[in-house]
Amino acid sequence: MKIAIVCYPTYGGSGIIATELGIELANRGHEIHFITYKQPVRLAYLSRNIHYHQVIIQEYPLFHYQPYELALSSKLANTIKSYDIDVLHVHYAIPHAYAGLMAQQMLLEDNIRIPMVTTLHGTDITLVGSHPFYKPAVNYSINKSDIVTAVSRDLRKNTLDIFDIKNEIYHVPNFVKVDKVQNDYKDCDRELMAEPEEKIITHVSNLREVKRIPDVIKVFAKINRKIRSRLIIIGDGPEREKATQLAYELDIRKNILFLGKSDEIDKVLCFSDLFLLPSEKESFGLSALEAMVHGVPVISTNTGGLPEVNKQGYSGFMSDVGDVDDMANNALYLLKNEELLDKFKEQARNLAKTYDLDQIIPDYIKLYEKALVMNEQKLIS
Ligand code: GMT
Repeated sequence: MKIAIVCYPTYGGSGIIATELGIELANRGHEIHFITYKQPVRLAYLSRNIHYHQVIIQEYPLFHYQPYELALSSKLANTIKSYDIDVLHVHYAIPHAYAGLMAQQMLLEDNIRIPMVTTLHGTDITLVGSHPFYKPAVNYSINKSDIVTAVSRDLRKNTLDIFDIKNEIYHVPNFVKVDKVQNDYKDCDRELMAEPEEKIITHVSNLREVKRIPDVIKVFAKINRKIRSRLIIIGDGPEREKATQLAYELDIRKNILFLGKSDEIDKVLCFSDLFLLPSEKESFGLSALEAMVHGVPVISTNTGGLPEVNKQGYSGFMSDVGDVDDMANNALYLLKNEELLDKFKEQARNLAKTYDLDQIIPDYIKLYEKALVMNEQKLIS
């Protein structure tokens, strides 16, 4: 199949999933065309089956806001036509599904009908899409997509609760490349980051308010008061300054390492003892899964789709949003008992295997095939 993939090419989970999906589909012989405004961060190389088309927006002083949707839909229509693309897969409803629909409409003028698969990732529904400014357009784009998928059951339910959805939403969870991670990262350079007797706690996110970064610092402060430990924060975003300030106030700044945006997340997770994810909202929590595949137990909240990823008392523990005491107690319970910690590490690793890409990719392929059949039927009628 020839598949066009649209996503945000940045460090967010939706871009990571879209990129890894494209790479894997290309490995399996499909022809993949990424259409984004920048080369996706995890698309380190271009192979015979992978093409990249950049959406370029010409800055024009007349416009206060440059019309990205217009440029994207034009690029989509041109690329789909030139490369004879079979399926369009857009990740993140805003504005990708909307731009995809416009491209579909334009192509119909040339008697080309292409099916569109829309994958909802979370913030496009729970944080941004449900705002009255966007809701009618998002609702319309979801209903007009040929196939819609959501990355967790919780997100599927949320979408049905918030919007007036007429079509089916398929649950296709996020995934990790288990083999690659578990084979490539065996000898971890732990001494790079900490003393042998120190425990390493890690957090990875875009440091936005929804991730509750002050809670990361507060939980770590409580851990650090009881056992020798170090916190590694990977990612960058608006809450970094607040977090740094709080770390000084709690007198733990010297035990925290802010690594910023990094391509070496796996290297750090490889020697981490615990992963913290105290988010306010999380439709899936890909970073938790990425930790688990390295055998890092997760201390998280029980919000959104997190209970579908982190299993209470098995791969880690969950607490109510904001309950930093409970999160710290759970963390200490694991960190103080070496045998128990090892058991949780093994369990986290095992649970991550159920999200292996080999289990999930066939679901997407089946949906592409279904979309193609539906497209044929629409063409006939
Ligand atoms: O969490 C973010 O800030 C980034 C956002 C994104 O769109 O990349 O993440 C969402 O999609 C991820 C991939 O499907 C999920 O793992 C995250 O849980 C989800 N974030 C939220 O729901 C807050």
